Amino acid sequence: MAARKATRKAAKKKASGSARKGAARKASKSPRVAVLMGSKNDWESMRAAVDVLEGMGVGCDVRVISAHRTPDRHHAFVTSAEARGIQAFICGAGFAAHLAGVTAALTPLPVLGVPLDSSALDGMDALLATVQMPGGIPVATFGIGKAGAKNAGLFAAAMIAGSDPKVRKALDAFRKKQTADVPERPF
Ligand code: AIR
Repeated sequence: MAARKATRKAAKKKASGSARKGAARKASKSPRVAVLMGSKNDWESMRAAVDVLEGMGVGCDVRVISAHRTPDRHHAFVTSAEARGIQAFICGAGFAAHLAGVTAALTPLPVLGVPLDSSALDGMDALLATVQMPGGIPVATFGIGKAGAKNAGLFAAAMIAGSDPKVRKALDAFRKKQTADVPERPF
């Protein structure tokens, strides 16, 4: 009985801990980039974009929003985002990935699409769905998976760096460290 109570207490603590973590990210002061993903299962890849941006002082509004499963949430979030200070969207989804395309249809803000490798086709389906936009509604499409998410974060930072010297400085420091971290030899 006491052991069960302790387990329940530990589970509750864990749950409130992760909720707090989520809240901390959501509460990111004046978020400038919205990072959307079609499923919470996409987070492991998409966190690469958020880590890069938040590491450079660019707040993110991170949401699970599916063009297919939560169309009303999607519409409401995207159409109100610009008024809340959002300057760009990063959208990651797998399978028939319509998230970036439909987001781009709903806003004139730049949309960066990240195809995710969650399906049996290893992301080729999501890549084609994201990149093959009809003329008139652009989505800047990145590579499949985590590297694509990281690059989307870096690209969004580069866009913001044009008008924010602090972000420009952080981006320069990132590049400098990245170069310094490459060893001369592989052994
Ligand atoms: N997805 C969710 N709604 C629309 C799409 N395309 C994608 C998610 C995820 C995949 O479907 O982006 O990569 C599988 O989602 P789940 O929740 O079944 O793991």
